[in-house]
Amino acid sequence: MEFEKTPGWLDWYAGPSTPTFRVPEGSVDAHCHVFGPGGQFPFAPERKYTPCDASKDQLFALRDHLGFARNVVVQATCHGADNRAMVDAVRAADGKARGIATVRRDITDAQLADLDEAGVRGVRFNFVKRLVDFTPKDELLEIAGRIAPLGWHVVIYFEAVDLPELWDFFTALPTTVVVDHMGRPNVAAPVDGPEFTLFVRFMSENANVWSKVSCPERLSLSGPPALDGEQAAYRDVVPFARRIVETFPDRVLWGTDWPHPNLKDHMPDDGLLVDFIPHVAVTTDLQRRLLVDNPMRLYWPEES
Ligand code: 0GY
Repeated sequence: MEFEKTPGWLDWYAGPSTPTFRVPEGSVDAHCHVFGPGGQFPFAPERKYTPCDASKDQLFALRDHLGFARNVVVQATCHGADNRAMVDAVRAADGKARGIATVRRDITDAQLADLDEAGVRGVRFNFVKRLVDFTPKDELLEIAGRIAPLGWHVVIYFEAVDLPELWDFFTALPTTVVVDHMGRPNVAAPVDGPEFTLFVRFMSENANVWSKVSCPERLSLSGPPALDGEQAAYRDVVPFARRIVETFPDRVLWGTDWPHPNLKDHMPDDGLLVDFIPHVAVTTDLQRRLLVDNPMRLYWPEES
């Protein structure tokens, strides 16, 4: 099937630079997606955007170029609850990828078992209104109760302003809970301001909550670096990500977010995103925990 991209859609960056920062051996890109290809895996009728294609082979080429060993492929909302493209990528990675699925309450136990066998280790609950229609919380709690015995976890995606309202629901989840992109803070606000303090408290009071310190390109107002390269890329995000890495060194993950859905102003060079890492994880010990130890413990516990 042919799909027409959403007007103004930015395609992923071809020919990313080689990062200056060399990630430790065995590093995991713990947040990335595949899109279709639409001709093989059609986008979902209920989607809020129609992306360019971004295939598993292109994802694996990026993984190798950046120096990563493994991926966690997160179901993108443009595929709804049809997990075939994500599962196809995870299976093709031959043990070097895990998946995060989107499921509805009508999924059968046999279908859950199939996903588990393919390498899926969690489900994503998305509360970002521009991306998905509302799902009742009782349905989500029911799903969480069904995936918990598989040892899976729940990935949550929400905007910082919505955390107070969602707090009780999140703290009722019976699994490990992984927050996408630090709960999308407003980085124009102070890192010690009430909004981000609430997020830090959310992680402090709930030892089952982890965070991805990903997507500076989505959160930044300062943008990519000047060409002289003097400043860290996306430097206004650094204090936020660094705070989370240093306060919760054993509960943080990092991912490229390739192929970067819905960016409006610029498409990041994934090599520069990797060069962001040592600004937020400033010691080799923190880098190893962020990129290797933590994702291995969560996604490949049998190997770590
Ligand atoms: C991200 C962020 C976004 C989109 C999705 O599944 C998705 O469509 O996650 C976004 O638009 O903020 O993590 O990829």
